[in-house]
Amino acid sequence: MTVRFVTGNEGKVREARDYLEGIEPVEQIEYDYTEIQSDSLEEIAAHGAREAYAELGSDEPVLVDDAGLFVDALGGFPGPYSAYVEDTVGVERLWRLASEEENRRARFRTVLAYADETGTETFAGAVAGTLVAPRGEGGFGYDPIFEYNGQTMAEMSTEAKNAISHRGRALADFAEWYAGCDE
Ligand code: ITT
Ligand code: NA
Repeated sequence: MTVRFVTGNEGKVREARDYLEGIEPVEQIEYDYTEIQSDSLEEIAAHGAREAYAELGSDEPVLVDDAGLFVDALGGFPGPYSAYVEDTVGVERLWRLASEEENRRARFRTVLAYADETGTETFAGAVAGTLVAPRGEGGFGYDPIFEYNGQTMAEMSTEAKNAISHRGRALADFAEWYAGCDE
């Protein structure tokens, strides 16, 4: 069955397709589900997936991905507001803000929410890294300023990023659970 990935973000779709290749086809659907105001990515994603599944019609399952960058020295900012901060302040200026701190540790978190006729399941993934001046042309969003093991995520191939990223980890849990549903 095709999984309908409800997102406007093509980078997320590229990563999900790369990971789920040979497991399940992924179709991108642009539908503006309600992003509830919450500190919990789980709640935001699960609510979005339930709403999208109910509103879009058809039996095909939906997937929603709610992600954020959490900077340790900034008390977890921008966290659930990462998309808004990227659009307003921008990645370069967030880096400048973080560069004034001695502690440059940050983590990416994502929650994938899957909904079908039987209900909703969430899968979380996180990765810790270090913020650096922007480098690299790949990836998307905050990838150029997020370094893991000497490389920014924008310097990695999709496959290499998936092997270590928050989204790759959530996709791994999802794929394992999904395979178990067939047995
Ligand atoms: P949706 O349509 O799926 O909501 P979005 O880009 O608005 O797409 P989010 O609401 O989850 O996604 O916002 C997450 C923010 O974090 C946004 O600014 C993304 O660019 C960024 N982000 C998410 N995953 C990322 C990743 O793997 N690498 C770099 N930045 C990422
Ligand atoms: Na969004």
